Amino acid sequence: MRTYPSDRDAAGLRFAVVVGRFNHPISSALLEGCREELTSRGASGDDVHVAWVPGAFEIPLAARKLAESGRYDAIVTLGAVIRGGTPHFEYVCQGVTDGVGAVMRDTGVPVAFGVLTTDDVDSALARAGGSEGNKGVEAALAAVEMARLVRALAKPPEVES
Ligand code: INI
Repeated sequence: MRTYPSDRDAAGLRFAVVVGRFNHPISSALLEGCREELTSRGASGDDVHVAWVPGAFEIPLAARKLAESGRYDAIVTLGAVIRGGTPHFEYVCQGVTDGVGAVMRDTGVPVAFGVLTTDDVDSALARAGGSEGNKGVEAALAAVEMARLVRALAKPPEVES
């Protein structure tokens, strides 16, 4: 049996990060975790481009434009949608999850999902560098791994497993 390599080296890869400004302290913490993860894995700061959008609902459009540009190996999406006791929460969550998935399917460019959808602010803070880790770090790692895998899938695997 042969297995496609799993590689988490970001050196030489180009990334775009789309961040929702809504709930700014939380999205900033996600962005910082993402930036640290990408650069600690070898990405150049010049190859990590950040686009801020008003809120999570706008993330898919910016992600699509960036993916279609052909300039990036992967896109990372970051944001925080926090339930406010109205159905608006459900619509925003649905819009961003469906939209980001469609961008990845339609363009073939990996799009990592680092948008928090939580019941309250404390749960979001816990996942933005608090007790539950940082979803921005996880999304960055997924972007690196998928960017490498998509490159590797272009030819048959050589590694025996
Ligand atoms: N956008 C978010 O990113 N998080 C939220 O919690 C949120 N809430 O609660 O409403 C939110 N709404 C704004 C939305 O994403 C759009 O920016 C807005 O509707 C304009 O299109």
